[in-house]
Amino acid sequence: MNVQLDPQSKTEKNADHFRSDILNGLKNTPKKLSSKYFYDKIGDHLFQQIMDMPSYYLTRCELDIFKNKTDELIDLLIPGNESFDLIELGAGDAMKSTYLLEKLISKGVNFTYMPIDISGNILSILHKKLSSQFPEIKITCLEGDYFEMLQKAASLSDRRKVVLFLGSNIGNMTPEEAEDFCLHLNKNLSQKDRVLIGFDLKKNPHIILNAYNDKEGITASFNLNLLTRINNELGGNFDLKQFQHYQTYDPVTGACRSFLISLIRQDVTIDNTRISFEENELIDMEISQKFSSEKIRELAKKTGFTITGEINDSKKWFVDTIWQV
Ligand code: AVI
Repeated sequence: MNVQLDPQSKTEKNADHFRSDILNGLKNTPKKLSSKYFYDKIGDHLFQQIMDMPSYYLTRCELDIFKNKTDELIDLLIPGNESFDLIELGAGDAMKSTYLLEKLISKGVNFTYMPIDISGNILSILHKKLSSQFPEIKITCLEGDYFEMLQKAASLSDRRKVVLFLGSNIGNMTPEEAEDFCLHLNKNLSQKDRVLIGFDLKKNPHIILNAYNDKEGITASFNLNLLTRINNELGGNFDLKQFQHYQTYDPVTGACRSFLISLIRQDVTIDNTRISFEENELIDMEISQKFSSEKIRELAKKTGFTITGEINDSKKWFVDTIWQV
């Protein structure tokens, strides 16, 4: 009998990456954890609470664009009647893009919606929701890494691509990472394709700091939850009471950063690995970069893109920009 061994499952591979990224990050000076790991079930829920906070303006600003300037978006993204694939990187619950989908469907435009997300759970919820809301929608969910899935999308069809990267998710990359990301995106696209990238703009520094430094402590819990995740999934023993959230915003560079401070000198073990913290030692947790129009244009130019359109919310706090190779 021919017995086939199962290849390592996606879940196991993800768990391996999680473990090695966390352990490597904690060996760094300064110690560093990646905010991409904030989003387990509890993290998803806390982010939902963040988006509901009056001080966290980002989601409402971009929603304003998608709700009230949908026709402008369509004119910039979809000139002509050619069919296309609408690919959304990190689609999540697709709250904003649903307004675009609704308008496209009502106009009888021929497209397939392809949400990409690392969470299979979120994608199956989204598939269910959209299929019942828009029974006529063509939808192909792609679970995994952005660029692997972009290539998969290209292998499934050779239609024009319209790629959405919303929510200032690009701000969670360092400037160097954002540049690499855009270069990579450029290599995966052709001239007929379009990309929409959402950027949070520089503004009164108090408004920005308040969005990430809420008195209710939701953003603090969002950060601390990664320590809980390490305890639960990697056998860690972080004592959450001994770490404190600290938020900074530098209006010159536009870097809004979050840290956890070790309140005492302490040793933490993760499985069999011991990690020592000095009193007041920091863990670098997340960057939420804010942009000027010049920096956005510079990023596009450096990575081989031309910006062919931009739409602001009514307060001009956020901008959705359209990029072309
Ligand atoms: C998902 N991302 C764009 C959010 C941001 O604003 O950087 C994540 C976040 N972190 C703290 N609050 C929200």
